[in-house]
Amino acid sequence: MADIDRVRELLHGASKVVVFTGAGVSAESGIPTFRDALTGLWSNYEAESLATEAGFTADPSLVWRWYASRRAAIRQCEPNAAYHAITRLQSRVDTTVVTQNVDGLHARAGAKDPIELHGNIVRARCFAGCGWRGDVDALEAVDPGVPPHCPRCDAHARPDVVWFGERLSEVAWARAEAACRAADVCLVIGTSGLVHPAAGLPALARSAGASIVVIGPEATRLDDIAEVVLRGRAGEVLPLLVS
Ligand code: BV8
Ligand code: ZN
Repeated sequence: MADIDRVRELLHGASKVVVFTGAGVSAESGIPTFRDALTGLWSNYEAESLATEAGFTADPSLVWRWYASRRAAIRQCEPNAAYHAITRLQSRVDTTVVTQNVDGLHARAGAKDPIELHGNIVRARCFAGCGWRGDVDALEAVDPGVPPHCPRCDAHARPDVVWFGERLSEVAWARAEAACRAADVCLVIGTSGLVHPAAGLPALARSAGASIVVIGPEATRLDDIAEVVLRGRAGEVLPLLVS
């Protein structure tokens, strides 16, 4: 049986599915994957230095401008066929979407209640931790290059994403972990499997009995736990799985 038919059969027999996505699902929407995101203007910065509290403290304006440029690029993009197929899957079988992406495209494709493990780039929160959180648009400073201030305590506002060295939201993690423990099938789409603890979720699903399917154009760290690997782009493969 062809691999694609094997995966269709797995999905047909599943009562609970987890779809675990990474930056590769947004590639065909024109959003560079995380490792490519540092192209052009940002090519001489390491993501791991800009996407950190130390990076923001050292130069709030540089980091804020990096996020502002990513938000502007994302605003020009639309969810691609992979996102629409994932949303369709949710209407066929009990499917939890767990994403590492901060671009908000699952929600824009109508996905129900996507778990955004690394936050969302269109939201901001108080850098001093007073608890304020809101849309960046509601905050946008007069000069988009200068990080706006928290409307509650006047400290810097920061992007509401999880930076390297920061812990993930316990609520989001608990929801994602529970979904992986209950899953019959876990589709792992568009992720290199490099970033932890998120990349540990498919192995958790497998240890609880789920069949793991990895979908992407290149080898990933998660291929070795996959029952099936579908080599291809998400925008081509997903519509074949969820016609
Ligand atoms: C934490 C938000 C501690 C910000 C992001 C050494 C070993 C192991 C771990 C570590 C280590 N050193 C440090 C760590 C920990 C670190 C980590 O994992 N680092 C990695 C780089 C080694 N993790 C952390 O710091 C985490 N926090 O550990 O805190 C702690 C613990 C307890 C208490 C206190 C503190 C926080 C990690 C979260 C970082 N934030 N994003 C922002 O976006 O600005 S992660 C960032 O990378 C994005 O969210 C992105 O989604 C994510 C993961 O990358 P991928 O999604 O996989 O994207 P990538 O480009 O890698 O791959 C794309 C894939 O798509 C490729 O496979 C490609 O082939 C494929 N593809 C391409 N085109 C297509 C496609 N697939 C399908 N279709 C296509 N068309
Ligand atoms: Zn504040």
